Amino acid sequence: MKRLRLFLANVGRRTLTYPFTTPPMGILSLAAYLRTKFDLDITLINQRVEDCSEQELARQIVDFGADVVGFGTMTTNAHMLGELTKMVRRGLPDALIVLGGPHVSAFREGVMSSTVADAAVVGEGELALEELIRARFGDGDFSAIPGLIWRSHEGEIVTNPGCLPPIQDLDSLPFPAYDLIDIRKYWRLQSMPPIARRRYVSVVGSRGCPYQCMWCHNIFGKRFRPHSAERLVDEVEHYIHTWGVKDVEFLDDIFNLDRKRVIEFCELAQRRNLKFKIALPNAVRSDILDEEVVEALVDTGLYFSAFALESGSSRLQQYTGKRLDIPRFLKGIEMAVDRGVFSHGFAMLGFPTETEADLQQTIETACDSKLHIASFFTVMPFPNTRLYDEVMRTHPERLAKLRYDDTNFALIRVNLSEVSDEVLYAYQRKANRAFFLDPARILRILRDYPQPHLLPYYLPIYLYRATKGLFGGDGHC
Ligand code: B12
Ligand code: SF4
Repeated sequence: MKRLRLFLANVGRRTLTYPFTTPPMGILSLAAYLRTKFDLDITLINQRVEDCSEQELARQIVDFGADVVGFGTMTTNAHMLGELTKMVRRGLPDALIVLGGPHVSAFREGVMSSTVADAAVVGEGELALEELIRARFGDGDFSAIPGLIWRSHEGEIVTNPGCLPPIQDLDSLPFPAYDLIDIRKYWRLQSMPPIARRRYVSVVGSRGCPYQCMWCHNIFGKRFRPHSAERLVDEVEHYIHTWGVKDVEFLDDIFNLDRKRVIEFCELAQRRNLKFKIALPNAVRSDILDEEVVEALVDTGLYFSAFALESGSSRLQQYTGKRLDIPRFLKGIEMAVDRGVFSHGFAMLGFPTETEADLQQTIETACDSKLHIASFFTVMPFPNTRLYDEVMRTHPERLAKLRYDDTNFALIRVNLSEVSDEVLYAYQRKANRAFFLDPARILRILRDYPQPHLLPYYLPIYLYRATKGLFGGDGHC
């Protein structure tokens, strides 16, 4: 096969209300894998970082003369794909244009109609994109690639039966292609934790999660597939030596499912005398934490962790399938906070069937916790989740007006619960006030925040949340 020109882009702009930016792990992984299989010239762009327009992105793709163009995106940014694919098609009529990422996993065939893409990949992308490139530059037959969504010559959208098997041994994947981006640009931007200017990389240490939360994506399946502890330490060591990285942010869905692996990872990193900090902005299930795991992580460098409560109502824990053990959740946080880990809680308000009593329990649980900060979101349903199907069954009218464009969870206004909009948003304001206007919590923040010199920047943000509603608010959090 001839040398191919591959252009991969993570589509989506940074916005004022949502500046967060992380390395695009999906396309970094695809690039790393594909270059072990084909002779490739690769350009990889994260639109969030470049903050360029779709016109500019399309121009770069056309100027590059791509043979294959892959767009990865979340649903919140998917509205950009229509124009973008059309502009690329005009400049490169013969290029293979492929869509992937969380949006495709949520909307499936629906992603094709508003774009002129040739194909879309649901779920894990490495094997599917490899097969697709082989087919396109081989016999041209897409019909044998399991699970692929594609456009036939007649313009018909076809979904092949079956699905490709998940990658069994994640360690067989190469390290993500960090050499294709300038990681230093990310150090100047706001990542997931409210801690700025870190020399960090993101690492995805596992794929898949066996829990059954009704709102959750299922991009990587329900089987937990971890990288080995040794591979993770090798990867971290590589980043430390190559880019002088001092901080590693794990983006797994559930980093601590296998406690033995976590402890092995920590022991190995310490034995190799690697000096780095650990942030877990997404990755922890706190009701399965124990003293030994917390101790090992803190000794290795853990200083920031997110803890997802979602709901303080035991009834909703069962209903939603999250099934968090709330007393153990509180204990897990206490273990971390007592060892100085700056802790960020996540809660979701407004589940289907949720009542004022449930909302109140969430507020009380968050307030009872030793969390330093918390975000109280309202529930947002994405297609191809049990949550979405449930609302479609019971209250389809609530989904009719739902728009995802550039939404962030802090600004959405969709109410799936049993209470009125006024009551729901009043509880959201109340949650922020009750949580943040607690002298003990304020003292804990002042004591433990890892970058005290930045408190003047972050404190007003939290204070604003806390006072919202006191002086009249617009219902947004
Ligand atoms: C890091 C992260 C972010 C980062 C940005 C990530 C990015 N790509 O730029 C930040 C912090 C900015 C972010 C923001 C949000 N996020 Co987010 N985020 C994540 C998280 C935790 C990890 C993503 C990741 O790196 N995964 C690991 C990589 C390896 O997987 P991947 O990107 O999915 O890539 C694989 C496949 O999807 C596929 N693939 C990916 N790209 C492509 C491209 C092609 C061409 C092909 C063929 C395949 C392909 O192959 C890859 C490798 O197998 C995921 C949860 C998760 N486990 O994925 C949520 C997740 C992606 N986020 C989600 C959501 C909802 C949001 C927010 C709306 C939430 C909010 N707080 O308001 C905002 C969006 C705001 C906005 N307006 O832009 C949802 C997306 C649902 C959806 N249908 O889009 C997810 C899935 C979590 C969930 N709740 O279900 N997020
Ligand atoms: S624990 Fe997290 S990753 Fe697992 S199903 Fe629930 S929300 Fe999804």
